Amino acid sequence: MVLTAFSIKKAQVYQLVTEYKTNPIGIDVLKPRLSWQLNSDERNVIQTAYEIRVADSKVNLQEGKNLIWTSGKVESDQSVNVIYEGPKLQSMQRVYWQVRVWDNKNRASAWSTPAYWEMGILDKALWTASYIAMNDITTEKKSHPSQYFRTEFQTNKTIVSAKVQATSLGVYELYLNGKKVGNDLFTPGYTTYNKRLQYQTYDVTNMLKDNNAIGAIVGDGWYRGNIGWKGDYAFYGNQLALLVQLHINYADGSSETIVSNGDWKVSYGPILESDMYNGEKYDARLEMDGWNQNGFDDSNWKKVDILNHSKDILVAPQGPPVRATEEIKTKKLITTPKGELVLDLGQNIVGWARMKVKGPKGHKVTLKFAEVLDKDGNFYTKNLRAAEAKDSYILKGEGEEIFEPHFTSHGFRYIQVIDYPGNLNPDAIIGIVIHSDISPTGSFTTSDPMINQLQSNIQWGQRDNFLDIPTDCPQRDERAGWTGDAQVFSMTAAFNFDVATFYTKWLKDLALDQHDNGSVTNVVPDILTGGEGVSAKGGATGWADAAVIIPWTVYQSYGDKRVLKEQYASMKGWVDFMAQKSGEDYLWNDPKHWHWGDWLAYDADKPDYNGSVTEKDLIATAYAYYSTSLFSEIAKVLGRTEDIDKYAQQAKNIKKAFVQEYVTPNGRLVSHTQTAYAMALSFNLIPENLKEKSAEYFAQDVKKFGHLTTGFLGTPLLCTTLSKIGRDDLAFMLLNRKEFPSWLYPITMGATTIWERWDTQKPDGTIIEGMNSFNHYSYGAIGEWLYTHVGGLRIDPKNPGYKHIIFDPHPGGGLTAAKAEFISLYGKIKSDWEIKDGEFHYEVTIPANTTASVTLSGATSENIKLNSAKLKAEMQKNLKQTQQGVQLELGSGTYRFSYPQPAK
Ligand code: RAM
Repeated sequence: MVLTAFSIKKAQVYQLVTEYKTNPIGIDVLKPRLSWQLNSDERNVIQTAYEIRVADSKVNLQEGKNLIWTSGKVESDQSVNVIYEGPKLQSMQRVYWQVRVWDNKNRASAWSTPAYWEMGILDKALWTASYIAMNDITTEKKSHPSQYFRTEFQTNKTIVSAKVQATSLGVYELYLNGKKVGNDLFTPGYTTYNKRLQYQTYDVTNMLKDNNAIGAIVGDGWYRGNIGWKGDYAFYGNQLALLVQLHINYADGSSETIVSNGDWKVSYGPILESDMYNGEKYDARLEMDGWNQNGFDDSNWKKVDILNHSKDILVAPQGPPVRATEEIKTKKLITTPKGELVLDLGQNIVGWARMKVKGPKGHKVTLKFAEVLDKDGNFYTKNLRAAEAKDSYILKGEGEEIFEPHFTSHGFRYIQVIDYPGNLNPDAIIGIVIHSDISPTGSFTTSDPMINQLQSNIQWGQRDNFLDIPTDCPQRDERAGWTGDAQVFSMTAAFNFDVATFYTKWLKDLALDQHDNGSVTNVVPDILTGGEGVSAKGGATGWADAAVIIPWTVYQSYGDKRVLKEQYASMKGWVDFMAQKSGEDYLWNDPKHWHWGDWLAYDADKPDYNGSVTEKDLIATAYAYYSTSLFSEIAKVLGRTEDIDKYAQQAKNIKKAFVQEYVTPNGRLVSHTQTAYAMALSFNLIPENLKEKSAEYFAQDVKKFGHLTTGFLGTPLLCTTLSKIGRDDLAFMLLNRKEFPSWLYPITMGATTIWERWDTQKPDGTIIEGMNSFNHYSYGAIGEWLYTHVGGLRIDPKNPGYKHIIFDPHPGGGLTAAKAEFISLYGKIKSDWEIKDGEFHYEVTIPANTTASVTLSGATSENIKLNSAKLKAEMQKNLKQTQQGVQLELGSGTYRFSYPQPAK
């Protein structure tokens, strides 16, 4: 028998993930979704069938015995998010699974290597642990010391497995026998704590001994620390607490659960204060050696109190945990004109500094953190507003000491070192980068180093602001989950990193904090409602629409229908709210309703604004149309027939009203701005017969200014819409511009992240006072256009999740090369072009089990070469000559095309 390549290479199915994770434990998704990838060197590989099997042990699985569930052979090309349809799983049950597939040549793969998942606590009655607390209740706005909890226990039987579940009111670090459990930070994470509290599960089988000690430190965190810019404190509660449950399975079949209860003890320790905004005060003289180990004398520790707090709100985490992902060495040691000793990391990061220090007992070293130096080169912290961003360390004086704070983070590039004993060796202090541990999926590079720096700034902006929730900024007294910022950046974010579960988690809080009338809050978790002023109200156009747009982005990027289903009621609530607000004339123009509008648009705050201010009611009506039509689409995806036509009709009515109210019969918009045109054209609000005229007005406006004038809402649409109307030239002009306002201007000023304002810092180095951040990702939304147009790697909205890929690079702007890569759920996609020796070279990689359309602009069927040879007849069959050039339909594989570079 002749073996084909497919059957020789047995390991054809790989990268098995459950709910987007490799072998997750402690999940509470009742019907987990399973995904896998196909690996093949051949072209045109499609899966035609799959078979999944699930068992309670690896051995049973591999022998195909005592299976819990088998899908049987299912004729389907689905390899992403296939729903487990087996029997209901029990709390803490672990199951193993594997899959085999058939391809379009009817060859079966081998069974994949087994993978597993393990359920968390599904039955709330299994929570036998109690919330334990110290008698320390916040009554005034002041940070309290962090709290240390401990207990001891023995085991004297052989252990098969041990899992610990833990959570806290506040943020916790858990220790077992002196070692930190897991490498997650800021657990249990940030949710809308009064409604949803995450608990973590860790496998601690190998950490147990005969005589054990569990220790935990609990700090204020988002729960009880400073939060928001209005001086709020102890927003979710005024008392911290800990909940721990350790479940041990013994070899003799018995099991035991060690729980937090009234026997535990609690004490203060060396962490005198640890606050997200203000930093940490640590006194090493107060360290309690061995406090988290067995045998420690805790006779002067206090007994804990039992706190009555809901366990019904406990949920397993869905998003990725926060972790330290990188260490950054000091690039420069500076003495500023004021005489400050400052370290420059060369990159604006989020995290903290790790310091090595040696000196006398009782000596205090202080570290302060800043994003920039002012125009004179001095340390600048005004833009942090009330956030102190300061860590201090008091030495115990016992040789080399190492300090890292626990429950704080700073947004910084510069570290001011105050009172360091002896000579400061710059290597003694390094930057620790922390963020939600989202895995990188996208990369984008070009022949232009400045554009590459822009991409780097966008990606850093994302890492820095994905700290369990999508924050607007990571440094000042704000760091809030602003819905508008998250919305405009979501598609770019989904290119750069795997954000499926990150957003899924956050969207749950969005829905829970949503008002009864459907209005969506300005920030999620909502730490504003109940306060005063416009920011407390929510329901703002473009912000609240995150409720519809972000689930749609997740669906588009990962083909995830479940998020649409789970968020359906939330989306509907928001869309209905807008309908109710707009009333019978379908215009959302109530002057009393607050909107942020095209926030921070160019010169928008000037009275003689010069044509950059877009009327808020126009934007509100445009967004109402967009979200309502998306919602009707979503109803279609989910087969909610009762809603499809209803909302399509509502959208149609809004469009009619919009055209009547805001579009002249000549295609001119009443707000004659870039944002208005970009929005109306990209949301499809301009009647067919006026599109050309509107497009012309749009182009004229860009030319008139010679630069962008857009704010938060217009910016993400600007270049994509210019490309859509055939004006890549103008989009590249905007991209390449180096003077204010532009994306590259901050780079000329040394920016390593995206700024909040186009002119956060003026050319002379002056920094705008008040609300001003050097690390806001919103304007980084240009990233979507870089991937999709400059790079040419695009989602096909009709075949989401990259099941069918669109390749359509738009070279221009003097670039001679660009490469976009994306690790999809099917595998790596590549779109890589270069202009060399008068030829356009284009390489694409299409993963197995996907297909693609490739547009080769300016090519003809005669002049294209594939791997330096003329196109074979079989390829010619899949080719269409269009006005733009040649369009090819391709199956999986890597293809390298070349053809003479078309004249402009
Ligand atoms: C500020 C922040 C945030 C923005 C709101 C409207 O607090 O800049 O990014 O969304 O305003």
